[in-house]
Amino acid sequence: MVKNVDAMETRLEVLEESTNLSQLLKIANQMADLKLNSSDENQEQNKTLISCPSSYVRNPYSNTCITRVSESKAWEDAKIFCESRGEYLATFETVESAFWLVNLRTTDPDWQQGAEIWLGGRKMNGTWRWDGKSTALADTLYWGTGQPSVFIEECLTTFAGFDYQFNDEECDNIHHFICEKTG
Ligand SMILES: [Ca+2]
Repeated sequence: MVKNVDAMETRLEVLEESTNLSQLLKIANQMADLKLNSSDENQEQNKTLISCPSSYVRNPYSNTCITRVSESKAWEDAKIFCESRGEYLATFETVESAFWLVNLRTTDPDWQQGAEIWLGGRKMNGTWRWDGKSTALADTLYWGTGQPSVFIEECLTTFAGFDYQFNDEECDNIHHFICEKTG
């Protein structure tokens, strides 16, 4: 498995020189799967890459399934909607995972629908955290230019206006949203 990862990394370095973005992303996602497998190979749990229903996409960085819900709701109502299905508003807890989402939105026409889409991030007591988790947002790299902007904007979106990177948005505004599930 380690040799496979090395070979993939070499291939990725070659592809980075090319302009074939979709091919590059495909290889990067395959690498994420290999790393996920190799890091878990001595563990009994989490060995299997989950398969997602057809209306979902698997995030290879978290091994979870996400789906875009084309109903416009305020952030809190979107959270309730996801939880009513046994899911949760989607989280992207590493920089790699966040950029995977940005790339998905950038390259997949279906995921470009909904200019601004809620994610499961919210500012609580002055700190941005992923909802239901103790994890603070990992990094500032995936914020759109000049974001986060205003103190009254305390819920997180991916916004076409910022090249699908993250935006802080007023929680009462209504947008499509992304639900996530682990199996
Ligand atoms: Ca903002």
